[in-house]
Amino acid sequence: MSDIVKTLTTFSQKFNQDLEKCFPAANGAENRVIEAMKYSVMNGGKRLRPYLLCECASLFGVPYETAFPAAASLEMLHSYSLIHDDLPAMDNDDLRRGKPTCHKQFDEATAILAGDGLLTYAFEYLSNALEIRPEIRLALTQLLSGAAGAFGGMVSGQTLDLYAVSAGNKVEDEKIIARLEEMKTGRLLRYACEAGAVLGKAPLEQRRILVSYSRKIGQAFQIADDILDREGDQQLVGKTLHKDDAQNKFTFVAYYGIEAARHKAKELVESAVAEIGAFGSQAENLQALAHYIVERKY
Ligand code: GRG
Repeated sequence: MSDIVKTLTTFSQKFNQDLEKCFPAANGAENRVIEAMKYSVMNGGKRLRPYLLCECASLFGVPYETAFPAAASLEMLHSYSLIHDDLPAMDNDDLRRGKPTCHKQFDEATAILAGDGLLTYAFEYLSNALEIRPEIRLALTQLLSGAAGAFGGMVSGQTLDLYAVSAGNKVEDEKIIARLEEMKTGRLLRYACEAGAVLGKAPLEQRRILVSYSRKIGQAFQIADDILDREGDQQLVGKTLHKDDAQNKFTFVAYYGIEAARHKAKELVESAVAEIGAFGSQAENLQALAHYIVERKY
């Protein structure tokens, strides 16, 4: 196991224990939706976004305990997006993180409600986090809602993913793919890094470096995801593969082929690693994470 995988595993173990405690027990029939929320959040994600957030915050001396509510709310929101993405009306998938998707385990209505519950609880949890100063909580809420929403955020990206059509020429199509991926995948990864800077009241230049790093690893992450869809081991990836081609998805891999995509991902990682090097030895984990993002098997 590489050092970064060990670090990520240790982080996830602690993070998972803390995350589980965020969900109070409920009584009565409404407990069903809370069970579905917990089922989807606690079912073995890599926890990349919370790790990135806590690691970026630690560059500015912010302890894990202070960063945790921001990291937890981000993972809740990410899990909502996966539940809704898997629904029959969207990607229609039976498998997520190696287990039945939420609507398969429960039912479609419960899965829609579980997604809604996680999205709203993410903001409830963050806004109540007394570990974070009120003005920083507000700044994080503004950033997270923008990253997740319909005005250039994840919801816009998902809409493009479902409805974008080819412009009929390479240059325009490349722009569509870049916008789609930046919004659908990139904005939450960018939020993870930027939230670290906001928590740490980072100077503008350092925040700019983190945003630029996040955009590069975000693109590389998406390319790696598309390559896994083509070439991955379904057992390891934990979701149904070969769907991008079957659904004629607008992806960099579909457009340029796997070798060009691999080359582009490598270039992006090298550039991200060099850029984050501005933080010196403190950035070693973030550099290793950039490599892990494209080398991962799931
Ligand atoms: C429904 C509004 C809405 C948005 C859905 C998340 C998403 C947008 C689509 C999922 C489709 C997809 C494969 C996107 C690629 C990037 C991505 C979000 C992969 C899953 O993230 P990981 O690999 O997952 O970090 P884990 O399970 O490890 O948390």
